[in-house]
Amino acid sequence: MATPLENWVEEQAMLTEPKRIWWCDGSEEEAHRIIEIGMNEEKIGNHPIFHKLNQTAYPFGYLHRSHPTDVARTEHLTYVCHSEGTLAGPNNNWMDPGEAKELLTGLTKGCMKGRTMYVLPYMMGHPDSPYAKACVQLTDVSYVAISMRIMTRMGKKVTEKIGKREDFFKGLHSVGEFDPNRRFIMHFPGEHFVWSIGSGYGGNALLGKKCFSLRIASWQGLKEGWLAEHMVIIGIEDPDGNITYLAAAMPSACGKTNLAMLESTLPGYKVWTLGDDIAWLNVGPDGRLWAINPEIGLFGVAPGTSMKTNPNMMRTLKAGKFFPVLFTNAALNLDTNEPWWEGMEGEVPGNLSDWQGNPWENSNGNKAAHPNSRFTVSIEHVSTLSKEFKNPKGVPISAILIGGRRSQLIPLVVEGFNWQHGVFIGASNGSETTAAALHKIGVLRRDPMAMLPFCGYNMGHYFGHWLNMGEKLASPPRIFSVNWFRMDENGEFIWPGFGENIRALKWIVDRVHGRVGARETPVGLVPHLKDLELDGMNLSEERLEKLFEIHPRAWDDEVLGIEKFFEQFGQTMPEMMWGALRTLKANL
Ligand code: GTP
Ligand code: SPV
Ligand code: MN
Repeated sequence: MATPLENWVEEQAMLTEPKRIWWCDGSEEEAHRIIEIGMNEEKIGNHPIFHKLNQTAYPFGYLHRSHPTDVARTEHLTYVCHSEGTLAGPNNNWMDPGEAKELLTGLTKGCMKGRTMYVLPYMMGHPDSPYAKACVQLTDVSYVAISMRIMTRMGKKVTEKIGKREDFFKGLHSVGEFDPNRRFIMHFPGEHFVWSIGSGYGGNALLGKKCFSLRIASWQGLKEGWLAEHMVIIGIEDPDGNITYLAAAMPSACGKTNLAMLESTLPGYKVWTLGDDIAWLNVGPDGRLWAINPEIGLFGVAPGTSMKTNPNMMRTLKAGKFFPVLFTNAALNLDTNEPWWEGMEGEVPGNLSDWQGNPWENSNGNKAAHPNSRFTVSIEHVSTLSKEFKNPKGVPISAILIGGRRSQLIPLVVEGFNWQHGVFIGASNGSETTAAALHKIGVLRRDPMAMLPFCGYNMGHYFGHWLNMGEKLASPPRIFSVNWFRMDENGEFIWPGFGENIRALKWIVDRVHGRVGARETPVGLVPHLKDLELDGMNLSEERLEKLFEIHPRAWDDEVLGIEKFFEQFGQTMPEMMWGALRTLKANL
């Protein structure tokens, strides 16, 4: 008798009408075969799905060029279809589930004609972890099949694990015609189901990532008492060999991957990588907050990545072995057949094709690589991978960092007075927008806990859930705000960032272990400048002070912005958040 999984796949095939169904086993050999198909049979416009790169410089490396209108997440086409709109909240687009299904059925009918339907069974989380979830995604493009193999624990074992169960997470994906007018990313939290059509890009198409591990999982976390967060997980080893684990939330393209791969400029300190984008946080039996990374790959922003900013990543990209390394919408050096992007060290190559495959002319600020061009690479290839990565229990978190891009106002590092105040800092987080989603770039928007586009339910309830989590923790982590992006009057970053961020992290670790004091300000606790380890850094006293400047009058606008943002949530906004805002106002 057919299993529920087989029945479900069969039903989707009746709807989408693929020419064949391919059950993926997740093997390396299979990845090679699928890549061959992507090079020889599947196309987007005139381009094959994969272009084989110089295999000496980039073993197992391939370039992918997406459809030109399909280069980032599309938040305005992303919906969370709860039974009631109020459950989705002002932070989500909402459609009635019945209506959404009718619409998508129309768009999906026969959409895989002439194509292969890849069946991808995958696990989010270590299979032995009590927190792991079994999932299945269907897709009709080799790029997504290969990306999912790099990003998730994909393979036959998951099919066996699902067996006759019905409670696996379902994702139906088709690139359709890549038509932005026929593109939707629809979530059905009540049914553990995501239905995505019309895009092959990142978070729109790799359904295990933002769709499942954040939007659907955050809703599950609300009901079951845990958190699904847009966070890095790292361990910081101090000169005594003690490792302190941190989680850090930052909006898209605001530095998570770089933080996860940080190479310390402080002697004796070392950062261990556990995750660069998503953390599932549970209260452990010991009353501490434990984190696992449900993914096993990194989908990172290429521009700005260089031997100077992120040498660890540059090496990782050249270490492809069991898993392919994909470059999406990077430029191509036609002389060497290597990928290239803005911000890579060395001279700009003379013979480049741009991200769409056209000859590149270096004029009018024309970028060769797309600003949201990315690489997809296995975390197994990262030389700083923590030995705890494979521990199904995860790691205990001592501090949570919340950051964003703020060219003004927000100090380099600030500690919340307590868990509740930390939640307020997170809830009022803002950031200047980037190319990771299609919208105007560089505009300040509120992005609480970096989850605005990813929280699968009303954020008023989300803040309440965070406050409740604090109650359940015997020793809640300390919460800090960080900002690597403050600028001077010439528009230059004051703080050098990247490897030097270890100096802010060291202060955070010192706070966690009670080694240093702090200075109280209206916005939180900031370092005594003498406690910052700045040796070997070229930063004048004046610029250092600028990084921590708090102008009460400049904060007035911020307070107004937060107030306006909070108001949208009406009755669902916990009173404690309003209380914290009133206290901030009074203290300023
Ligand atoms: P998503 O994958 O979209 O979630 O992004 P992310 O948060 O992982 O951001 P990532 O680390 O990829 O960095 C995005 C951009 O910010 C890149 O161009 C980096 O070079 C740049 N960046 C990262 N860290 C720093 C920093 O400390 N200082 C400065 N100035 N730029 C940084
Ligand atoms: C982000 O935008 O936060 C990303 C890239 O990590 S995507 O997978 O497209 O969501
Ligand atoms: Mn992200």
